[in-house]
Amino acid sequence: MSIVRNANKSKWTWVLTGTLVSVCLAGGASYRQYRARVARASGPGVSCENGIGAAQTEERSRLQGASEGVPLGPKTAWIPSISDSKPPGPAPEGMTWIPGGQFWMGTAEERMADARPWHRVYVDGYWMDKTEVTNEQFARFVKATGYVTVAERKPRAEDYPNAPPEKLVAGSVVFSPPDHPVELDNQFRWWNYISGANWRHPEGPASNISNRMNHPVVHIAYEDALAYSKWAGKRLPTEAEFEFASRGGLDRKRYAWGDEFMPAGMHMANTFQGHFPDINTAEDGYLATAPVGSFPANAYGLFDMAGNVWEWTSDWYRADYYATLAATGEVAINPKGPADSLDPNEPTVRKRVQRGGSFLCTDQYCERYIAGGRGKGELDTGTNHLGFRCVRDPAPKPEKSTVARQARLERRSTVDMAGRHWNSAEETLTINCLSSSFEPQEPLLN
Ligand SMILES: [Ca+2]
Ligand SMILES: [Ca+2]
Repeated sequence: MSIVRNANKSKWTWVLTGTLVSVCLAGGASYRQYRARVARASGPGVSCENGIGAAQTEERSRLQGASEGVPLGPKTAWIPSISDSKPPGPAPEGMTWIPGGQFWMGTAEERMADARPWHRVYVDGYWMDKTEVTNEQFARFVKATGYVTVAERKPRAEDYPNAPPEKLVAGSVVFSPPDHPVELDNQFRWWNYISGANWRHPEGPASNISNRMNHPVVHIAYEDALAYSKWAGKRLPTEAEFEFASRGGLDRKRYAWGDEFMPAGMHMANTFQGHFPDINTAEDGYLATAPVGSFPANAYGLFDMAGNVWEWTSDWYRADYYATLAATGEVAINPKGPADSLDPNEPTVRKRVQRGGSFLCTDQYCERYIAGGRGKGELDTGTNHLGFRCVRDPAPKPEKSTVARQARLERRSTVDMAGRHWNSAEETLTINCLSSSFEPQEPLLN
């Protein structure tokens, strides 16, 4: 009996092993095909373009192959660090303190040439909105000011001299997925300019936001975001501030939360699942925007820094900006972007940087929800996956500390009874205060 039993056991072991090997081989082949398709679809010239006039004028770059993971940047003794700056007071409503510090900015993704190379950046501390600006918040601004967004205004013929008059209607760009698979080489296969689409009507005149007041406001052009931020006593983040905050204190991780896209099988951001752009399975729970804060916050308490909607930053977009910074060999201190814009795909169109990706980003297309990914967009163009959030500088340090220092210096000069020393001390202190963004030093008092 035992021989028969062992023989049966052996047979089933072989059957089981054979089945497993077959499944693995089939899975491996399928995965290779999938990665090849991703590589074909993910060229830098076809991704994350939010401009109305973003005709694809450049041949898609050839790819060496999809990158597997993000290797660390250059080996160096330079250590990223978070400043120990404490919140300079109670947090403004809805904001959290980002302490600032020095960090590696960028990515090693071969497909994202404009986000390379890794380079060293320092930013001062600042307050940042925990969430994207919501419809409710934007409605409050509009009610208080009567502001009319760009998408709600009739375009002027002089601004669009080549447009036929019948096309000069107020509206915005809306994701309009085809009902069948399409090549991913032309975004106009899934974007349409819809008359009457704006922040109040995200998908067009028949839609509204009555059940979406806690969703991010969308169809926001750059000047709309600026107008809101000024009204709120805030400003838009620089690109460096956005990335520092997004990384949540982590060093060169692929995502805002670490290196794994779905740790423990959990969706960490509102992105796109299924087959882009025709089948959205919404496995993360959301076909389009999600209420802000629906996914876990990063280590700084910030929500949706990846995914949900793209967010404006104040930097001009240049594809070569990171290379320019890296070539200096210096740490970029509070960089505010290049002096002007240059997108090689559309050299005549000025664009600002957008960050974070959206509910339409997927590893089949775009994938700019990774922590270093960059987007770009024309200033007058909102879409139904583009919003923003604000930052605020800390209030200037109280004058009393400067007064106290000056008083100490004066006391010292009195003790020394030397007018020459008194003048020298005062002058040194003044220079230190003006020339450094750090806490002024007091060399003469030590
Ligand atoms: Ca989703
Ligand atoms: Ca976002």
